[in-house]
Amino acid sequence: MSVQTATRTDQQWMDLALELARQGEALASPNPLVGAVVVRENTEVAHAFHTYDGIKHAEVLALEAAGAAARGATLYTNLEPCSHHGRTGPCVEAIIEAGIGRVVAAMPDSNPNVNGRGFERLRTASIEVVTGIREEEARRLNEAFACWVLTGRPLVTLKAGLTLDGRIAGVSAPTPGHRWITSEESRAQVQRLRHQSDAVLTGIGTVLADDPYLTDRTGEPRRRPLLRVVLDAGLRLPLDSQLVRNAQNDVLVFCGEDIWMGKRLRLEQRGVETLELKEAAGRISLHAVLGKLAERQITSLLLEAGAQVNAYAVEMGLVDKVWLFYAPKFLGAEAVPLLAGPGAISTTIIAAQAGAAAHIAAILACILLVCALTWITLKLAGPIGARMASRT
Ligand code: AOF
Ligand code: ZN
Repeated sequence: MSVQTATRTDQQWMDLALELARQGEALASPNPLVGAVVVRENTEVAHAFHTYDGIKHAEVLALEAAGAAARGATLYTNLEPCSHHGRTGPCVEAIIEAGIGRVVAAMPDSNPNVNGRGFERLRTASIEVVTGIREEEARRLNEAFACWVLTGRPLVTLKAGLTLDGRIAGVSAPTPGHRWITSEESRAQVQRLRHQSDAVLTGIGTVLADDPYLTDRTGEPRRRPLLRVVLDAGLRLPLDSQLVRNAQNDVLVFCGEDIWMGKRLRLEQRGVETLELKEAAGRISLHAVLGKLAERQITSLLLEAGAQVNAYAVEMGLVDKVWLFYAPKFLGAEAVPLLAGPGAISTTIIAAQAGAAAHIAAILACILLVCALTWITLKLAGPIGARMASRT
């Protein structure tokens, strides 16, 4: 990907670094996505991106590829070069040694072991440091890493396919061939979301109703299989469910204490891991689940659950992002809503909990977005046969 164009701005070079970083998708976690470009006289000399199994950081790989041409060059990277000793030595020392004259970085590293120290070290070595270029894009790219490293839990994204009357499933079980609410395009986008996630989580109600696979079917490489997680206090997971039949040490079930050992053993024999957690009011603590997942270096979690688990996660303030896929259909008031059960809360309460104008603005923005998407979908999609999914 050698770039020989006449003049590129810092922003354009940073776009290239971001594009490179994205190539590490599903390959860099639990490390951040990082791309680096070495540029001399506005011409690319070398580039690289980080993958966890490749161990070396993006800057070091790019500097190695640049060799002597790095002297006096500018290094573009979407993340502050590290200053600490982890699995590798500090990138800042490699940058200084290579004779880089200028470093352009989009954002500081959220890792408390680095956070600002990398920039400081470079400036001490008289290297010009420019930050904040394409910062918003860079922060969005590594939001899961930042959440994980700063809060000790994965970034949680709630995903749901809805009808225009806000229903995620019909009253009765779906008829064959009418399983889906949303379009093929929306489902392809969900596959992308799964590919970008370290784990996907659902409740036993959804498993019993839909018998989902919850796999990443993009066909793109990933260094660890997508971890499929089920909340199942009573360990009701059927041995003939798709999750169990296709388990390859990538299914983790959180159950309550005092579960019959025989069932646990049978699941374990089929490559399904079971982990008991204390229950409160018949529910497994989502906080505890997220903590356990974070310990396993799960930085991002896609919540693909039913109304009860959705409501519980929202009520606990554990949902960071929401993807709602609206289909031009209606299911009626009797059908299953997005949030329901003991944990169901109204939008008003969410706004009150947030207690900040920014959150209210975000909700209003969501409503506007939904209206816009609905309008676009209705305009583009035309009549589409209703396909229903049944979830509890
Ligand atoms: C960079 N460039 O390409 C990456 C960075 O154990 P290690 O040595 O791999 O260090 C991991 C930490 O380094 C990670 O938590 C983050 O702070 C930073 N990642 N830094 O300069 C890179 N991947
Ligand atoms: Zn580094």
